[in-house]
Amino acid sequence: MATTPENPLDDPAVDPFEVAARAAEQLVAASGVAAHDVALTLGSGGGRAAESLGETVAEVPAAEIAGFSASGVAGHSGTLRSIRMPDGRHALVIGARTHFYEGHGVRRVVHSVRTAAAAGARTMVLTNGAGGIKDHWTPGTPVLISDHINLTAASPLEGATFIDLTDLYSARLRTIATTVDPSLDEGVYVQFRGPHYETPAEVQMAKAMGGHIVGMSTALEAIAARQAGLEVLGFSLITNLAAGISPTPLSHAEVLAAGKEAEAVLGALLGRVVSAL
Ligand code: 8IG
Repeated sequence: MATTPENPLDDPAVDPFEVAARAAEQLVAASGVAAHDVALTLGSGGGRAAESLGETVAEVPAAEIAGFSASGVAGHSGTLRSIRMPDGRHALVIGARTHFYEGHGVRRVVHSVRTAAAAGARTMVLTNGAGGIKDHWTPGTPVLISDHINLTAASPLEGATFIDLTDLYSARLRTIATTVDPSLDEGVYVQFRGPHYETPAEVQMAKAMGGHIVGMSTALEAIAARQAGLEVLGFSLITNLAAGISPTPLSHAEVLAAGKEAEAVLGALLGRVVSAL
């Protein structure tokens, strides 16, 4: 059996916030940036956002930072980048998302968010590639996440930790985003466990529940962000219509291709929105 490198987050006796604090110290050492202001986790289609934000001060392979693991999904880049924005603020761009379906536990899924908070960030921008339930959303449409439905049956909170999730996806930040781009639509994101895509019946269930976007990330990260006191802004890049909404079956290759094609558009949008935050 192949051995996996040790990750301190896999030891239940280890405090995940201490690992995040250590990761943040390593980021300071690698980048020379004492504190970051805003952090972004980029999913499919978000790959080119970093270059529109400003000048890259440092780029570190995620695997060199405590608690991170090399990305398991083709098309996800696996680095942490420190970016100096034109106004002097610093953005931490996390291109190394661990998905819940990888089976390494929720601590690893939310570690990047906790690291961002420990690195000083006050705002967390979460982006993902996702399936759309509203049939007028063509592939390549970026939409704001207004709320979520967490269907993973998991939580990043451990023990009797009760956290209010009203306004989790900050109305204040969504207003700023729609000021930058008035054409932005919004919807409720439904996080499924994956890694299979939904059946058409499951998409209809998500729709009946009030969902508009289906995906496999973000909700657990957003909860951890709120726990850490971060204000959250969420974007989904609709790369495909959800199963059964579109007449054609889904393929991961097509989803990645749609994400690639829309990268420049989403990157430019994120650059403008983050500058306005
Ligand atoms: I990209 O249609 C992308 N990610 N669950 N369903 C789910 N995740 C996705 C989809 C989708 N498209």
